[in-house]
Amino acid sequence: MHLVVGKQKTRYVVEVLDEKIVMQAATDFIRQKTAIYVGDFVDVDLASRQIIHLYPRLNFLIRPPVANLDLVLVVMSLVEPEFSLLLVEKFLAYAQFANVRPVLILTKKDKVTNAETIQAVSTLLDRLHITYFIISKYQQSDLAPIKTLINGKKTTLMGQTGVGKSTLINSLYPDFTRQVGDFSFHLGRGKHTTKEIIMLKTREGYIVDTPGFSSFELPMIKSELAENYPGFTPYLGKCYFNDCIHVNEHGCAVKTAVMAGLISHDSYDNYVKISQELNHKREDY
Ligand SMILES: Nc1nc2c(ncn2[C@@H]2O[C@H](COP(=O)(O)OP(=O)(O)O)[C@@H](O)[C@H]2O)c(=O)[nH]1
Ligand SMILES: [Mg+2]
Ligand SMILES: [Zn+2]
Repeated sequence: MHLVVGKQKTRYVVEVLDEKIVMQAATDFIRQKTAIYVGDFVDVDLASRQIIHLYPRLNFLIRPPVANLDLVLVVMSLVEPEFSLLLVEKFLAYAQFANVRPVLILTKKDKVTNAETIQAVSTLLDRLHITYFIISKYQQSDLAPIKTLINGKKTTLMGQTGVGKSTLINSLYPDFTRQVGDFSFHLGRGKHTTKEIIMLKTREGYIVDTPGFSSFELPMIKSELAENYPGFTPYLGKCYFNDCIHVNEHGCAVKTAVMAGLISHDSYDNYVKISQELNHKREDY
């Protein structure tokens, strides 16, 4: 059993003992349109350099496409690009839905001139009941708790382009720059471009740098959003209707929590907006 640590178009990089070997998927996979992700465990045929078996997954994310994760670091900048609670909540809902624990990292603290901005953001995030860190690439001490958190875990980063995902990985593991080079050499290319997904080995775990994206359509239906929205967990199962999606139903515990200020209006408005974009049933999409 070997780990897939890289993917670029139809080529995979598989870790075999301490070597990284570029391989193709066996024709069966291509015929059956079975996707192989970074993070997958596979069996290989070394002679033909083919992946011949895929093991069942613990979990996986479609965006970014990575399997068997212990943790996803949702990365969002406070400025440039502008902080978006809606995007944060989308990512968090998706991670929870996919059974991967999310932790939020807010970057570019040094670029925020107004201390009240950080206070306002913190007030919103506190009501989501998640772990979050506010960091700057210039402050090494901000990184220590993140390093402790991800130690021994398989972690991926998720977030828009330009929020500081690669910068974070480079600050956490300065000696990775060379590894990125090695990887690209194996693929016969000059340098790491944003199209590749690369899983880097840390002391006891792995971390995946992924290309960012500008928009993100949730692969979920309304009821799944209702069950996985950040900050809603304490109120689930307490609505009058057990299939409540917390929009127009009466006796809704989520709406009561909004009235009581336990869920922010911003957060709830985002929820309604995202819910409107989703279908009721799986077959619809
Ligand atoms: N001022 C400041 N700039 C940052 C910080 N983190 C990242 N950046 C900058 O933001 C830009 C995008 O970073 P990058 O890591 O490439 O983002 P990615 O697309 O998410 O991988 C680069 O110019 C970084 O130097 C930070 O904490 N503070
Ligand atoms: Mg990057
Ligand atoms: Zn409800």
